[in-house]
Amino acid sequence: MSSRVKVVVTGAAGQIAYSLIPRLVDGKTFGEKIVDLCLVEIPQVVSKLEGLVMELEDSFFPNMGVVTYTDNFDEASHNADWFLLVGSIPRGIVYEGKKIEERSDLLKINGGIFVNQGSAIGKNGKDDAKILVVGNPANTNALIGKNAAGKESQLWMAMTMLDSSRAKSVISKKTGVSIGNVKNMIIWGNHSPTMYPDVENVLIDGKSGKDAINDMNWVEDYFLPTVQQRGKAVIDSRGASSATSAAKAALDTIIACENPTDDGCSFSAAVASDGAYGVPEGLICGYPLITLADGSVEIKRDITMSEFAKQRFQISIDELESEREAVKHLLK
Ligand code: NAX
Repeated sequence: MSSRVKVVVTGAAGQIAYSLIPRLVDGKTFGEKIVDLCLVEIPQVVSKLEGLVMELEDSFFPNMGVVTYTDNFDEASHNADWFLLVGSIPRGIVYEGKKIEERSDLLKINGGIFVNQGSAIGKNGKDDAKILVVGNPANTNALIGKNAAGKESQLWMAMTMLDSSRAKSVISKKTGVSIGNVKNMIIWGNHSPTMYPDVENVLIDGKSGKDAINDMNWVEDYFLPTVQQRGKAVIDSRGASSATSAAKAALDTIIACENPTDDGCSFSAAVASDGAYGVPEGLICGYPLITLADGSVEIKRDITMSEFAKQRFQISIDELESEREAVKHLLK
């Protein structure tokens, strides 16, 4: 295994990136590997990255390798192992005179970015590159990027780890079990309010959520809406979207992909469906995943879902299909 890893981060001057980037080189996320960073921003903002690079240099990170920054994604993408696609226009900001609230507006504005970035990744990234899309709408941005890349050996993911961590936190508070003992929280579907956090298959101190919780009123009236609307609640309070928790979730996703998954465990991210669990092929859908000893990442296929879970999951699948329909002109 290589002792160096090259990581490209877009949206590098944004608020998630400010929490994320230092922790990519802190010797924890990639272990002992030397981490080369290539930070990407839009031309209007790219000069700010000089200051971030100064801070990184001043922070004493023994595992930090070469750090560069650019507004040219194509140039950045050469031989990269990991792409963290954080850069996009977030919900709630005013763009060209209009407040961006609707998913459909986000799809339109951000879709174009991912065609260009996807084709550069397909052309220049490592054959086994892993790509984590954080920028919203994450699943459909990943769909557009993967399609433009056209390289099956690369792994495209959309981030649902934050939803999974939020769901674990709610369960930990309800049951009094420490969050470290709440495991295998699967997020089915889209990273959007239609997601289905699987309260039945989660493991709480080794017991399935189905047995440990057994309170469907709480699930329907509190758990699901709290997890599904948590991003909005943070925006309403902070006046900005989740940043430090999103950065932690991105790091947790990398760690989960870089290390073999323990037996019986899984982690959450959205990947392209091959028809697993009845999801139409190609949709980038939230699944339980496992990393094998050879570093490949696969969908875990032995999860049983109740009728209630299937119904909830279907709502999110339908939304993913309608998003795919809305961007079909961007898919080749
Ligand atoms: P910020 O607005 O602070 O930063 C975004 C940065 O991306 C800006 O500096 C902007 O100049 C840059 N950017 C835009 N287009 C770019 C491009 N084509 N190439 C390179 N850089 C580009 O947003 P931040 O709070 O950091 O959030 C980033 C994205 O994460 C948003 O789309 C947000 O909605 C999304 N989120 C996703 C989450 C998830 O769980 N998947 C949770 C948190 C967050 O809401």
